[in-house]
Amino acid sequence: MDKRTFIKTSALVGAGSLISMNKLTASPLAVNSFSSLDKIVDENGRYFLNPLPYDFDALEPHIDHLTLVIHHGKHHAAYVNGLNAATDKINELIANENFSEIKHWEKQLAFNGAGHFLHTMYWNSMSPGVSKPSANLENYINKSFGSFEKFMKYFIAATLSVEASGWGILAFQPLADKLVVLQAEKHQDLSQWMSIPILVCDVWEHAYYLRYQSKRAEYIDHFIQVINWEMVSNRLELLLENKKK
Ligand code: MN3
Repeated sequence: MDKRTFIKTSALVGAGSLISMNKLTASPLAVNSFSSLDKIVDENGRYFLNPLPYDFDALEPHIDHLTLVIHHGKHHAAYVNGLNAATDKINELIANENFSEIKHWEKQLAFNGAGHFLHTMYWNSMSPGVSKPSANLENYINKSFGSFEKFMKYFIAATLSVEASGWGILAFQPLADKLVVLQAEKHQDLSQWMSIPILVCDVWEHAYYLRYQSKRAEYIDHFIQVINWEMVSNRLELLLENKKK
C-alpha cells in the first residue's frame, strides 16, 4: 500500500467509525415503535420513500403488481416530495418571519404529511403469507370490540362506508387504554395522522366571541399569556419516555 492509498483508506475508516458512532448516539431516539417499524425519515431526518418491504408481485392475486408500482412509486413518492417541499418552505417562512403564505403551506404540510405517514403504515400493514395478532393485540381487540370476529365486521363496514377518498383506521387511544376504529375522509382535514398534539389553541368562535368578538388575533395574543408550559413540557416528557421503550 503506497502512502496515498494509506491516507485515503485511513480517512475512509475514520469516516466510517464516525458514522457508526453517530448511529450509536442516535439509537435511543431511532429505536422506537414508529421509526423502526414504519420508517418515514432517513438518517438525516429528511422524509424519504422507504422501499416496499416485499416484491411488487408478492401480494398477488390480492393486490396486483401494477397497482403497487404506481401507488408506491408515483402516488406515495409525490407525498414525500410534497412534504419535503412544504417543510423547506415553512422553514424559510420561519427564518424570514414572513407568514403571509402560511395557510397554503400548512395545508400542504398536512396533506402530504398525512399521505406519507399513512402510506408508510399501509405498506407495512400488508404482507405475503399468513400472520396472526399477538396475544396482547387480541386482548385489546376483545376488550375494545367484544371479539375478533366482531372487530373485523366493524372494521370492514367502517372502511367500506368512508365517503369518497380516505382511510379505514384501527388506532390505539392511549388515554382511554383501548382501540378505536376511525374513518379518515380527506386525510388532510384531519391534519397529520401519527403526529401527537402537545399544545392546542381552540379558535372556534365559542372560545372567544363573548369577549373578543371577531378579533381572533387579540384572543390568541391573550391565550399565549396563559399557556401552561409545565403541562406542555410534561406531555413531551411522557412521549419521550414512551419512545425509549
Ligand atoms: Mn393511496
